[in-house]
Amino acid sequence: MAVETQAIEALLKENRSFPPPEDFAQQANLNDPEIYTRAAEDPEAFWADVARGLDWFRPWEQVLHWEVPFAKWFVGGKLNACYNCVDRHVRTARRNKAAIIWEGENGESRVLTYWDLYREVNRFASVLREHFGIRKGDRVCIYMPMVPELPIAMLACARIGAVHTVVFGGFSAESLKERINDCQCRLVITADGGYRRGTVIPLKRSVDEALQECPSVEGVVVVRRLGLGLTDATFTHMQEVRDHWWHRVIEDVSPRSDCEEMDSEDLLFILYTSGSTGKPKGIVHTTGGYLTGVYATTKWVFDLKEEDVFWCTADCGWVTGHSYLVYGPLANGATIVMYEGAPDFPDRDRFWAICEKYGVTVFYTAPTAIRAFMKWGTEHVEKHDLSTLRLIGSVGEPINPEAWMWYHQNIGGGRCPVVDTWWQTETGHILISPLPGITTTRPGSATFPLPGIEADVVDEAGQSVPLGGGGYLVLKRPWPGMLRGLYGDPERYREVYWSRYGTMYFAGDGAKRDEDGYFWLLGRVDDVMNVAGHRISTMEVESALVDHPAVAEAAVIGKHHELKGQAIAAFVTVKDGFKAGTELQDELKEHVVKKIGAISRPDDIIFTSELPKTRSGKIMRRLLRDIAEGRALGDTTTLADPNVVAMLRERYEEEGG
Ligand code: 7RM
Repeated sequence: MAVETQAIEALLKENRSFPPPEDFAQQANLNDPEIYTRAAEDPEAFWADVARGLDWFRPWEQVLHWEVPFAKWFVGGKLNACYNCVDRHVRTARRNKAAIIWEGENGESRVLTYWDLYREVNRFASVLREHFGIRKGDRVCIYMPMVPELPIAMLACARIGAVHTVVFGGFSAESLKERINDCQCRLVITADGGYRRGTVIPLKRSVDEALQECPSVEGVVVVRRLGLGLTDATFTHMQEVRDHWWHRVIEDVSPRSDCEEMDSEDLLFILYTSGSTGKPKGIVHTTGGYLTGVYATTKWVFDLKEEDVFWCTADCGWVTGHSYLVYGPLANGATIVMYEGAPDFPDRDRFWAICEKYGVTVFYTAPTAIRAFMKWGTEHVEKHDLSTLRLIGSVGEPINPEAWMWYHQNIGGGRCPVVDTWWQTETGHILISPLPGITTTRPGSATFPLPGIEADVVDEAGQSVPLGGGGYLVLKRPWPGMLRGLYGDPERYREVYWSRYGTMYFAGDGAKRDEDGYFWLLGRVDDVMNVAGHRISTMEVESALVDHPAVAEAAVIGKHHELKGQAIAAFVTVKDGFKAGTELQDELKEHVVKKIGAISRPDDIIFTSELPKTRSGKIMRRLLRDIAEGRALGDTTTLADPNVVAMLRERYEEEGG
């Protein structure tokens, strides 16, 4: 490991850049750099051309209607996302092609051809319509493990025009409840449980707990994943009238269910993500623009071809799962791999065993995973034949050059282009990324905005920063897959993304450009942490902490972490009569898990008698970050009581870090 790292550092010092391999470029879907200028000259005509790759029931009358900050794409056009992902393929030779290759954590495998998918989606769409009376525009919550019924449920919703909101199975009952109530779901689709590292996650129990306070929910569909070997811990209680087993309800409905004709701007889904306040935001995506964006970027960035086997390791509960596990690849008629479990179960070679088993050709994962593989060592990789891989990608957080090089050499065998893709839940699809047949990559840089995308780096005043400098990342022109708003809150939408620069979209990320115009993403500039590629709001964790009876005040920061990118550190003041100690530390960590979910468990809880505040009463997070990361303190002149910091630092060294 030490030797490997040294070799990588030596390579990095050479300032290496990686042009597309010649044979790769020759066969790439895109290999003419002219595409950038063509797109920039007439972006609307460019996107209209792209959208023609989808099947429309009725063509649009106007490509873009833009009234800052509200965009409408392909105005007047009619289509259906499920039709584009499923129906149109069963009319071709793809009918018998594998759509989903699924692998369970215990080693089971299921393959669904496009025809299988068509049948299953039709039946489940009938369940939604006939059994539950779900109609176009109704919201449906999906809270499931990574089993094929999850994309089937998403596509069935899309088929009938219901708006799905997928909630990651790692979220707590409380988080689930909050999301269901925010968008008033009529139905919840779940499973008795899921497997993770060999243990059972009892999802249905969380649903039962959540539904005690969700008056809008009329029914629950439950996939039987755990089977019948039930113990007390896994027993699934089915509430009469409300709850129904998936395998039962699909039996007595019609085998066919027509696609609803959707307007281009009809809602496709809502996906909740963390912002800088305590309350998650419901990001709204519509049909025509979103599907155009994911369809095109899947084809370009992953160079997807008919014979590819594409594995995106994200969970469907995140936007990456929506766009690059479900809608993007399936709209292209591709074969996808879907894996249920953990990368280290039963062993640390599980991902590479899967790549070998199914002959994966294109692989897409997160830097946090790559850093874990790096730490585990190459012996797990070397056990397997990865020669089918031809392209590898990264998403979710900035990838450090060391991890990029390791990925390139050890997973990509030095021959596969690496695509570092920048985008957000809000952007719907990839916006900044190499085009593997065109772009010369640099380790750690997401390179350039895709054709048709205009990004810039600006200062506080919104002035473009010259090449070589850093600032805030903005988007200067609407793009097809952009969010259409925050569910039920147009004011907050304006405020969060548009209040700073008026006509430019504020992404919340810092970025710099080098002398050649390459974009280097620097992480969030707001109160959002990125823990193992997951977006977590500091305020949300703070709210969870102060909800505990022992806590008076809490300040949360993301501190640098070698594997996770950031880890959560919480500074807490305790109410009189409670004892600050390891017992309370553990209790508070558990409390956060219960309130939000395991992804938000703080690494450190540091007790203090006071928090460092400015004279106007604002908590100085920068100082806390310095303390948690053991750095020399920056400017403390605005601090109300400098003694607090000295005391905190001592505390931290004793208990925290
Ligand atoms: C796709 C996704 C979005 C935030 C975003 C960034 C960070 C994502 C990259 C990245 C540097 C990347 N959606 N981010 N990709 N930072 N390089 N390639 O992750 O909504 O969950 O998060 O993630 O900070 O704003 S997300």
